[in-house]
Amino acid sequence: MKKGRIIRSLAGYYDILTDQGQVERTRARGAFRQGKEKPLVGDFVDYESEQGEGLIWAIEPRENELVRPAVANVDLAIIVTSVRQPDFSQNLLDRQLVALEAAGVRPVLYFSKLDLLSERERAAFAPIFEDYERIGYQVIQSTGAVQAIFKTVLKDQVAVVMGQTGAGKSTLLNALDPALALTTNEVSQALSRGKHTTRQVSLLALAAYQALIADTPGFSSYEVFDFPATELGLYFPEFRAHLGECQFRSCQHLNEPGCAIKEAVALGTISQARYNSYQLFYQVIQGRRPVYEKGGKKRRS
Ligand SMILES: Nc1nc2c(ncn2[C@@H]2O[C@H](COP(=O)(O)OP(=O)(O)OP(=O)(O)O)[C@@H](O)[C@H]2O)c(=O)[nH]1
Ligand SMILES: [Mg+2]
Ligand SMILES: [Zn+2]
Repeated sequence: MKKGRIIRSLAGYYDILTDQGQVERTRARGAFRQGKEKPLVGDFVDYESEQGEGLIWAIEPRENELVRPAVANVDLAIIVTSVRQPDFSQNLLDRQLVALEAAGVRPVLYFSKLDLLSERERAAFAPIFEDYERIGYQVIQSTGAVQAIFKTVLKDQVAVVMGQTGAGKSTLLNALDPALALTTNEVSQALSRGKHTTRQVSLLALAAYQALIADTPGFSSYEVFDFPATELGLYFPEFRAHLGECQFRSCQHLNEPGCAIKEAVALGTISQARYNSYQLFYQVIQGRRPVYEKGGKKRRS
C-alpha cells in the first residue's frame, strides 16, 4: 500500500501526489463511491497503483473539512471578496467567515478590484476593513504589496482560495505565481452565462512560497450552516470575549434583557453590520426545517 495526498478530483478520478513528488491517477474503491464518505482534495490516502491504474483504499482522519469548497486538511482559507464586479456583499463574506470558524479553518480576507474604485469610494471601505481587523482577521487589499504580504501569510501553509464567481481567485493565484497560468474570465461573461471559469478544486504547488494552495470554482450564494442556531455566537470571534457576561446563561443575544453582546453593539465595540449578520443567520438556521429521511434519521435541510 502506498501513501499520498489527493491534489485533484475529476469525474471519479483522483490525482495523488506522492512523497516523491510524482502524481498518480487513481479511482476510489466502490465503498467510497456508494457511501457517505467521499475522498476530498487535500485528503491523505492509502492507495494501490500499478501501470496507471489505481485504487484508494483508506482515507486518513481529517484535521478539518470544508463542504464548500470541498477540501480537507487546510491551514487557512483566503476569502476573495471583490468590492465591485460583483459588488461587495457583507452578508456573503460573513457567511463564509462563519463556515470557516465552524470548520476550524483560519480565514484571511483578501479584497480585490480596489483599483476600480474612486478615491472617495475607497475611503468608504476603510471602516469596513478596520472592523474586520479589529475582530482579529488579517485584511489584505489588492492595491497593496500583495506578493510580499502573501509570502509571509502562505509560508509553509496549505491554503484554499474561496469566494464568489468572478471575485478574482484565479487572478490572485496568477499574480502570486504567473507560472500557474490559470484561466480567468471576464466577469460580465461569467455572470451572465452563470458560468464558472474554474471548474474543479485543485491543490497547486506555490514553490516560491513553500505552500500548497487550492484554486476552487466560485459560487453565487453560500448556504452552509451545518450546526444549531445556539452555536452561532461561537463563530463570531468578537462575541466570544463577552460570552458569559449576559444576564441569562442561555442568552441568544436577540431579545433578552441584560445582553452583553447588544450592549457592546450599542457601545460600538461590536459592529452593527456584524450583529445584523448574526441576527439574519440565526433566523436562517431556525427557519430551516429538519428533514426526515428513511430510517428515521434526522438531517438538516
Ligand atoms: N480591475 C480588476 N480586475 C480584476 C481583479 N481581480 C480579478 N479581476 C478580473 O475579474 C475577472 C474574474 O477573475 P477570475 O480570477 O477569473 O475570477 P474567479 O474568482 O477565479 O472566478 P471563477 O473561477 O469563475 O470562480 C477577470 O476578468 C479578472 O481579470 C482586480 O483586482 N482588479
Ligand atoms: Mg477561477
Ligand atoms: Zn446575550
